[in-house]
Amino acid sequence: VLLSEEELVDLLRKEAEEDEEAEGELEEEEVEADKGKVESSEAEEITEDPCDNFRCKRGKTCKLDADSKPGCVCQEPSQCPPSMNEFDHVCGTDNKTYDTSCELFATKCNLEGTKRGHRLHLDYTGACKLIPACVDTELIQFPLRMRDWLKNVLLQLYEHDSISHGFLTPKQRFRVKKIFESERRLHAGDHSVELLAQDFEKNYNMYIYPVHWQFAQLDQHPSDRFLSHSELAPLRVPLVPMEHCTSRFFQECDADKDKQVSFKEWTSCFGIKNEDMDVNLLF
Ligand SMILES: [Ca+2]
Ligand SMILES: [Ca+2]
Repeated sequence: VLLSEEELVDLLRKEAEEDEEAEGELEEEEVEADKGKVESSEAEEITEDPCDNFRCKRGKTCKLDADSKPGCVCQEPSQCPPSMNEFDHVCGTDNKTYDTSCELFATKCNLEGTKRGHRLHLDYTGACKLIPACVDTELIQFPLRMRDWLKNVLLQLYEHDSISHGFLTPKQRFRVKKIFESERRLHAGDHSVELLAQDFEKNYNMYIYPVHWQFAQLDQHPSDRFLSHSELAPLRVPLVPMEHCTSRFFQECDADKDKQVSFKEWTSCFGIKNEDMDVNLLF
């Protein structure tokens, strides 16, 4: 099960353009949103529910305490809105299909403090299915292909940014411009692994920034130069059901097995030499 180059780049680009709410298993976020502006005089009679503008992280729901103050409590999985169609199903890391991601996160919340709860994450979208084992030869090809996608995603963002600004920061634009304008660059397409490997050797410098960029995109909750399981989720979740080496790749990327992919582990997974790791490229 492999995606075409074009499909993958599209998927990764959408991921980059979206707000990081993809999994929402992020840090505790209980913010009171702007109180909706009240219209006209009759609105005064409507008692506003303090929960209406109160956001809870996924798996939790707003509840008023004894003093009528809103707070977040675990949601009952059975209270989740039912799935609309099969695309709402998700597969958990416990290899169980959940009707919706709401149900998975509510289950996780109710298991808080237990080992099972700690281990439960959203593995991928769709019902659980048999994912073929990723064999060593395929595993070796994965970073080659992924590096190429990352570069192409950035080039696409660059082109979009040239039409309407806002896709890249000026600093990012400047870095991608150099790749974009290079006559030597390999143009997007379904290339053989041999060609990808060759290009990596020949145009190694063009791959340094894309690898840094993707790390920085993911390392935001918090930005501590480590990627947790949930920080990797926006990339992993849509990729796993289509690219069967995804899970093994990220597992093995975590060389010291501390459940986090450090900046150093990430760059070396993608073949970037230690001396080319540059924290300045993360901003
Ligand atoms: Ca982090
Ligand atoms: Ca690690």
